[in-house]
Amino acid sequence: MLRSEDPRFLRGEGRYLANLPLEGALHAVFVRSMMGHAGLNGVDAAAAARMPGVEAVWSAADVEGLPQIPPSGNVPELFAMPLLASERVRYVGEAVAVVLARTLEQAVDAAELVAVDYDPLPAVVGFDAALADDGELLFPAHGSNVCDVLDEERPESRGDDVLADAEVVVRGTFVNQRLAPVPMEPNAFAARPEEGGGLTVWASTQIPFDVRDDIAEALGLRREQVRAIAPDVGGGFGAKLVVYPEFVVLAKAALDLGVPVRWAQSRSESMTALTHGRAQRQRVAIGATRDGTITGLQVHLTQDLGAYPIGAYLAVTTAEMAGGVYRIPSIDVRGESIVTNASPVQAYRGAGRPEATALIERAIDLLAAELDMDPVALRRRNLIEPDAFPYDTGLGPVYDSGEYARALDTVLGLAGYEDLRAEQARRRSAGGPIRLGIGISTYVETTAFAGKEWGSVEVHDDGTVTALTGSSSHGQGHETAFAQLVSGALGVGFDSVTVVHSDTAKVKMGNGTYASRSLQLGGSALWEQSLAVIDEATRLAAEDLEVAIDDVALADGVFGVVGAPDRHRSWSQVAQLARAAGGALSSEGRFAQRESTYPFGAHIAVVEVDTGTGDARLVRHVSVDDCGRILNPMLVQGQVHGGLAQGIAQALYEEVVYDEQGNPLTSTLSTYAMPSAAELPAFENASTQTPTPHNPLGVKGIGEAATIGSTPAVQNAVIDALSDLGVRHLDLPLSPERIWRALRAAAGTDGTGQ
Ligand code: SMO
Repeated sequence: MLRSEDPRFLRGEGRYLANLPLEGALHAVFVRSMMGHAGLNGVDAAAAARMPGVEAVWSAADVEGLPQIPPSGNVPELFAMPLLASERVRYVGEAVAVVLARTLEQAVDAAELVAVDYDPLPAVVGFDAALADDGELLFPAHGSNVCDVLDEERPESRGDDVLADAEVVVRGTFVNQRLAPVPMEPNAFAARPEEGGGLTVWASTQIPFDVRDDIAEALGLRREQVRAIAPDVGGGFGAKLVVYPEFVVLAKAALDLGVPVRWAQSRSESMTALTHGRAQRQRVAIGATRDGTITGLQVHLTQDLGAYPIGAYLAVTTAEMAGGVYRIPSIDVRGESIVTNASPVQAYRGAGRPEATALIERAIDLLAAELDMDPVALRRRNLIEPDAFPYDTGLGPVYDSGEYARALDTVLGLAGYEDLRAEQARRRSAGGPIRLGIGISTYVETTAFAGKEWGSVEVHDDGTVTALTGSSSHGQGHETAFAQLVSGALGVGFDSVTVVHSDTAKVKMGNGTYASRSLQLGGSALWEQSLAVIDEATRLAAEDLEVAIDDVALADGVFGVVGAPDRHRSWSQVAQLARAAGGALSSEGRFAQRESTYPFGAHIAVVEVDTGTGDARLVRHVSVDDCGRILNPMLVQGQVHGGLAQGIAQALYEEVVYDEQGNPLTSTLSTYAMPSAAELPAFENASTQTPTPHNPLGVKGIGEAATIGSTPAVQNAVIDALSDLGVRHLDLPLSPERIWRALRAAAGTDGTGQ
């Protein structure tokens, strides 16, 4: 089934927020901090306010009394993120003021004249600076830049002696670098005051219901007074899971000024004002017996949350998934989350699970090198067996179902692993400059978590169907997937089902889209409601046909009397019967999944590394990803391709870099090295299908899986290419400079040519 969304996207007919016609709207431009860390003495808006077309200039005083964005988890309230900075700025890009003018150009010009009086402070950049004993503090009242700890009460911490049974212990420190999500559509928002004191708001968001609820609460409105709409959303990747300060400020401005306002972020603005991802340091020790049986894993995580800790769950998720696909008797994960003078860190495609997979998969390869074992053989020896499910990790997660060795065998076969190793050996003995590297990653991830989603199915008098879902597309293909699911259940044509989402006036409730949850939760809800509608329709048809319910069956989209093929009722007729009886033929409800599902897979990356220049080129990437039962193979493959692109980008190209003053050095796409299709090979993908017992469809998530599986495969491949030259570990991204320096260091020269 092809994606029904694509014709409009491919023809430039997408309805993104910046395309929204909004009569008389003022254009907003935010004035943002140009200092990484500074006291804020004052904001002088007088000159800006006198500029042509300017209707208002707001700073912190204008939003005083509105609630701030709260920190997450157990982080103390004093870490809250202000709507507009007052007293102190904590990262470059933090909103300080907003200019509202009749045209965008007028707003841009006026914003340049807003004078912000800063008192520069030393910036806290990076893990060591944040943890230094006498270092600068972002929140002096807290007395430390540590805002949260993985404490010893948590199940993922089980004592110090996890390495006691090991004959071999291997240690490493890995940095999972800070990334920018870079959705094709940057952040955007609009608000229009409505008669009676309410608001309609449009947001480029993954969570329209949270946008509605948070804005209503902040402005003292009832939920019904705020209608939130997410139109076509051009990617989110986790960065659009925040009800941003800008949304609340602009909703308030529309309400107070009594006119619509609109805002669309520029690309370079979005590189610092959208949340970032990853930014984790991992100290890892893995222990094993000499035959390669893993006995214990010890991890200390430091999660950099940037200036405002709204992502404190990230370290917890990494801790819970640290054991990967392996049977590890003893695991101890500790750590802390810290604040630094950088953009806040939050979910980014995988949100804690890529970091977990990276740490365990790198540790496995270090162990294999130490034991002089093939990394495939070491993995195979320690994989959790198929008969061990449900598998209690002891860290919280209970893996639902898995066939890890089957995924590994499948990918080895597709890649031609033995031939690749032979080719690698040939090149090594030939001694040429282009080395071959083969990297393996076997992964498990967690999707949906315990969660709920709402759905409704209604059959109209003409036999067409409307499916409402609380799930919210930001590019995944919900309109296709859910129409396919409902049309298949009801036996009606794909084209007769209309899917409605992301409008709080049309959809009763919803949770939105994150954690690869849409099909398993939103789809299961629509599946259950479809079955409920079939039950009701069968009852109505039986009554009308004057036969027992058990004598009526739905086949080929028609309710027929069993054994009497000429006696039947169509969906249209049954819908009219329901209407005549005083109601609609519809059903609605929420599906609740008690536990996470755990997709898994195995990836093999093949790289060529030029030892003369340090350039690493991915020549093949082979993946086997298992997301349970597959509804639409093309949608799955699309998610895998996008996921691979982002995971490979982390391995080879992307990194957000700050200088010592907290200035971002990578806030444009000429300095942040996001790859295009031209840098990537054609992907080789296959699937295995291991259903989950946790939902009626047997489906797991696929949106994040390939990102999670791919990064360590590519990292391991590059290191594998250089292992015989004395390179044991390299951090990400594997830039030519980093590789070249490592080769120089391994050869006993320091990289400066000395
Ligand atoms: S970045 Mo994901 O929604 O766990």
